Amino acid sequence: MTLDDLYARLAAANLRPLWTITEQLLTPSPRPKAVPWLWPGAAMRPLAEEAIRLVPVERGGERRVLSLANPGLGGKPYVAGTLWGALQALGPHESAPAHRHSPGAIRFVLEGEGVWTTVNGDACDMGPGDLVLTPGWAWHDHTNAGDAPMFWFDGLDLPMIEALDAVFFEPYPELRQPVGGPHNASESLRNRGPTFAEGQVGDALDPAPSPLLVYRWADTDAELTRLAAGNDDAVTSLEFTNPESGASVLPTLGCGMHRIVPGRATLPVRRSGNSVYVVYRGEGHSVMGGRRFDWRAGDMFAAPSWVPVEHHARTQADLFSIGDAPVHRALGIYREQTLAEPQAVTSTFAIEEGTAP
Ligand code: GTQ
Ligand code: FE2
Repeated sequence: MTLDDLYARLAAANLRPLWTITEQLLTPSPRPKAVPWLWPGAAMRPLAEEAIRLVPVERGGERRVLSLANPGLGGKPYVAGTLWGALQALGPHESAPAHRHSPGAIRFVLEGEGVWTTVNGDACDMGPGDLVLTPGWAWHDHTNAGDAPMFWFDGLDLPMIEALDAVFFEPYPELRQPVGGPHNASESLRNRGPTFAEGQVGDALDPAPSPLLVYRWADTDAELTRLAAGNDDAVTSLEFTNPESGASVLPTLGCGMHRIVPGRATLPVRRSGNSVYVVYRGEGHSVMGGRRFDWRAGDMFAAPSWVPVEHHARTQADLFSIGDAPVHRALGIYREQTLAEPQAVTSTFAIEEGTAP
């Protein structure tokens, strides 16, 4: 048998010789297929409004959601390899039907009022800047009882759960689940323990999601103000925590908020694991992998694993973030590195790239 014969016979036997693919498998550091990318709010918002006009929210389609599709992922509707990110729109007096799924979700509200998400019978009122959890396998439906549309960011661990071949989905037998009692019952759990950690959650891990389902913007804002008063740093970061365990809000997803001082910039940091940022307030830019991405309120951007990320604020800026760090910590594979110097900017992301049809 010649070497060529061996390769042909291996292929025919569904065997692959590792020595020919080692370097593409065991890379010195992560090589995510997803690329750093930005979705301008100014591009998404009119399309979401048209979708409200043209597309009803019904059983089957379930949600009026525009998913952020990272151009590095070959058409998959995922913002990064492990994360789903999307803009959800709910028109006045609409409801999105009740269902549950094994992937867990978080909502970060951008705009609107008079909306609640019911999670296992607890109606959670939603206002701008609020974070609402719908943990895996919790029944959930969304209701807009107001006269204005509402827009929020959805973050899910769907690609992770899909990679684990563990996606389960079930529609609720009725369009809406009954609301058990007064709204926001889970908020009584807020005093069980701290609801924020400065920076990021340390070692705490919890296979259960936070029983507190809503984190109010007023509390987040007050905590950022308190923490920022105690340092001279360019950025003050917090992570939302499960008040019972001190862990990230979901076993698979961590959520944070970052307040950047006007005119200041963070040093580049790279982390194992993917992140998505939602600009809640302010204007500035981030440099990711040497590329500059200008942003303003309503924009969303993807920071794939191990790409250096630094943030520059023009005005005071509040960035919401979601990432898969809890999974990395649980598996003992989390890494983080702060670089000593700002990145050299070699290109600038053109807004048209985010708006081209
Ligand atoms: O609101 O229940 O963005 O089930 C993707 C899947 C939102 C939701 C998404 C979902 C939802
Ligand atoms: Fe859902």
